[in-house]
Amino acid sequence: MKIALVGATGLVGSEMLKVLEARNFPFTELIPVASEKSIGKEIMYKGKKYKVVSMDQAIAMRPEIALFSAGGSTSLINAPRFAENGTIVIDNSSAWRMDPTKKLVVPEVNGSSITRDDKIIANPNCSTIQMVLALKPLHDKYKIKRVVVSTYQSVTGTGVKAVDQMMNERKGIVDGPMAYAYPIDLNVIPQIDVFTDNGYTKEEMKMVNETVKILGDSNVKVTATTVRIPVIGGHSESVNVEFENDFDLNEVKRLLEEMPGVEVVDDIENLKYPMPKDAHGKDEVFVGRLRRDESQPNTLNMWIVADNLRKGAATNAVQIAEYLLKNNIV
Ligand code: 11C
Repeated sequence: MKIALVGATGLVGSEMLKVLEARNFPFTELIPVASEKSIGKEIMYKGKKYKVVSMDQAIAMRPEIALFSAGGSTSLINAPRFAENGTIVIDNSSAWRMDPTKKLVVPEVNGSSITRDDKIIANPNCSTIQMVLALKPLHDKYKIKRVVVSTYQSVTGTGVKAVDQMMNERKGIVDGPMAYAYPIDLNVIPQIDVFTDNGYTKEEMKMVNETVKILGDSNVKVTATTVRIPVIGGHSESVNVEFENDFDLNEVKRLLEEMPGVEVVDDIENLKYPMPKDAHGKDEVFVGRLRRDESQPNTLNMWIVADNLRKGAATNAVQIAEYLLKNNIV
């Protein structure tokens, strides 16, 4: 069992190595792939050194699985090249997510949709993953009509350059490289990714379209405002959900507690609620501040936090790989 890690030196790639190690993923050979300038460099895994190779070398080695976290354009070109050579690609970019011939998978939600015919499987956007995990058991029980979500997203979603920008600003360095159009420290930027023709950003439209695809229900309406805040550790989301049927708040809590991958942290008397500081480095999606929206019937407010590099990216991708193994698809 050989596994290639494309984009091995990036933030998500590094997190994938940690997750593969923590979950003791059973492979015999690790093939790290990165851009031209990193070829020949070494990365460490379980105390052993692995040399970064080129895309062509990795394809020729015919790994069973390739985990991609190298950006959309790299994926568009190279995922099919791996797939044609017999490798199943799990892709963390947005390149294939809305392709109707490709599955968009959060294993706890729709893992069972994967078949042997799926050669490129898409990993959803981080802010979508954490939201659908909490929505799924509630949709099954009460049927969602509409979701209104506002996000508070970590700079790690942008990458190393953004973390550096924030840390430089924090140290008073004002002429360092900028990942954003504006300072991020001591600021909030109501723009994630570029704007689309309808006035929403791509990140907002990902939350709309990917949620509908993963839940497999085009009757679910979603509207999103996505915002970057000066935080590392995870994305937070304020989510307002209107259901067709009324709910009992205790039952909502129980359904969320029973959902694999979700942890409820909701004890306001002791000031317990999810925060990115606590989610950092964890694989779970944390849900709290559960309360009825008193302004209209059948409507719930909740607060969802997860480490965007973990369940929002690396963990979800590795869980897809685990699903392939467990079900003898690979
Ligand atoms: C962010 N959600 O926080 C983005 C990063 O489509 O996988 C991930 C982009 C994606 O900036």
